Amino acid sequence: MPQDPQDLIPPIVMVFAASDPSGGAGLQADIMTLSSMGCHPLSVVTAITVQDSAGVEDALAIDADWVSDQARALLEDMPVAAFKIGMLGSVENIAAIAEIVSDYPEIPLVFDPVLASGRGDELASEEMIFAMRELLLPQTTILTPNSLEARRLAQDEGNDDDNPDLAECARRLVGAGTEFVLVTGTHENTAQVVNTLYGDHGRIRADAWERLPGSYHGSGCTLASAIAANLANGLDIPEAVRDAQDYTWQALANAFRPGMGQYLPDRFFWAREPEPEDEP
Ligand code: PXL
Repeated sequence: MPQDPQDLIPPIVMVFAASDPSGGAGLQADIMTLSSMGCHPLSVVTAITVQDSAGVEDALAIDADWVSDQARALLEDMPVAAFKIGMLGSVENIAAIAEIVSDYPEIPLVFDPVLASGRGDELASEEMIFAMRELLLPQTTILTPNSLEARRLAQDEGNDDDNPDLAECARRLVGAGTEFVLVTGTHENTAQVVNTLYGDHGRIRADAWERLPGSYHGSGCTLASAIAANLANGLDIPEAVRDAQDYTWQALANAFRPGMGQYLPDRFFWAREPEPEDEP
C-alpha cells in the first residue's frame, strides 16, 4: 500500500526569534537545529539584526501586528507540536506572543530569555525583562537561561544586597510561573560546565560537560531548539534536556570559525564526510 502522506509529516515546531544573518545564533540557529533533529521549523521573525561573528551592530524590531499575523496564519493551517521563543525585539512583541501562546496552552513552550549577545551587546531592555517575567514566564514549560540571565531575571530590582544563589534564582523563576528551569553554567567559574534542571520541588538533574576551549556564538539557541525538537518528538522534560545537551556539546565540539570572531556550532556535524584515510 502506498504510504499515507500524513505519516510523512515531521513534528512541527514554531519558533519566534530574530534573524542573525551570520547563521550563528537566532532564527537561523533554530532552523538548522530543528531541521538537523528531524523537525519542520516554522519561523516567525520578531526582529532583524546586523551582525557578524564578532558581535551585534544593530537590531530592528518587526511591528507586533506583523509578528502576530505570521504566527496566526500558520497556526490556522498546521499542527504545531512545540513553541520555542528566543530574542523578542520589543515589549509589544512580547505582549503579542503572550496572547498567541495563551490560545494554545497544551503546546509545550521552550523560552530562551535572550538578554545579551555573547559579546555583551544588550538585546533586551529593562521593560522587556519585566514583560517577559509577567507575560511569558507564567506560560513557559521550560526556561533556559544562562546563569547571568537567571540572576537578572530573578533578582529583586532596586535591592543591591539581593544576591540569590542559582538554586534560589530557579526557585523564584518557578514561582513566577515557569514549570521547569534549565540554568546553564558556561559563565560560571567551574572546571566543567554544569547545567542544572529545576522544577517545583527543586533540583531534578545536573549534567557536567567537559569545558570546550572556544568562544561560541549561538550555543544557547542551539540548546533551547534541541529541547523543543525533543519535546516535539515526544520525550519528557528530563530526557529532552539530557539529549539536547549531548547534541549541543557535539555541535560545539565540531564548531568552525568562518570569520574573525567567535566559533559557530556545527548543527549538522553528523552530515559531514569524515576525513579520508591516507592510502597506505
Ligand atoms: O545567542 C543569543 C541570540 C539570539 N538571537 C539573536 C542573536 C543572539 C546573540 O547574538 O543575535 C538574533
